[in-house]
Amino acid sequence: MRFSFLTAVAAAALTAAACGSASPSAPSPSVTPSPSPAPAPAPAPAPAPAPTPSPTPSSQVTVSIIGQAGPGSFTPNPVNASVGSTVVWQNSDSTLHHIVLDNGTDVGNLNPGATSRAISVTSSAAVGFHCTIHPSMVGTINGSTPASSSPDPNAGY
Ligand SMILES: [Cu+2]
Repeated sequence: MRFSFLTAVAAAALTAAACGSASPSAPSPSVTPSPSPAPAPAPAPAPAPAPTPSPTPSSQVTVSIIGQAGPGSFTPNPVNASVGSTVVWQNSDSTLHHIVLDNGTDVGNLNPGATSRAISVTSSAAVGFHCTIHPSMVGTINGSTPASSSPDPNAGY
């Protein structure tokens, strides 16, 4: 029973196929490619990490506050820093200090262990600084221009 049913189905299929292929009047199916589905958008590759533009390596000088001893309150002192670099004060003492530059720049309060914001050195002129709480605490920043920018007067020999 089962066998005969399958045979009948196969025979019908063969008959249909033969009938279809034998029909000469059927317009030849133009070879229109089935509309290919739009290719799935490739997952955007992870953006290559842009090479971090290394900021001009401006150096930073850390001045330690080590006590209340006049010019010896700071180390190093004087502070030698090139123009374009920055200076920070780190309070290594056990009491609050408040550093102010003689040009009016207020570095701010520094609790024990704290480090100040960075102050940019914008001039090669020396500028003093002191602690507003302990006026005896004084120091100096000696700015300097980078040596590479000064032309060599003996160049050419
Ligand atoms: Cu102080």
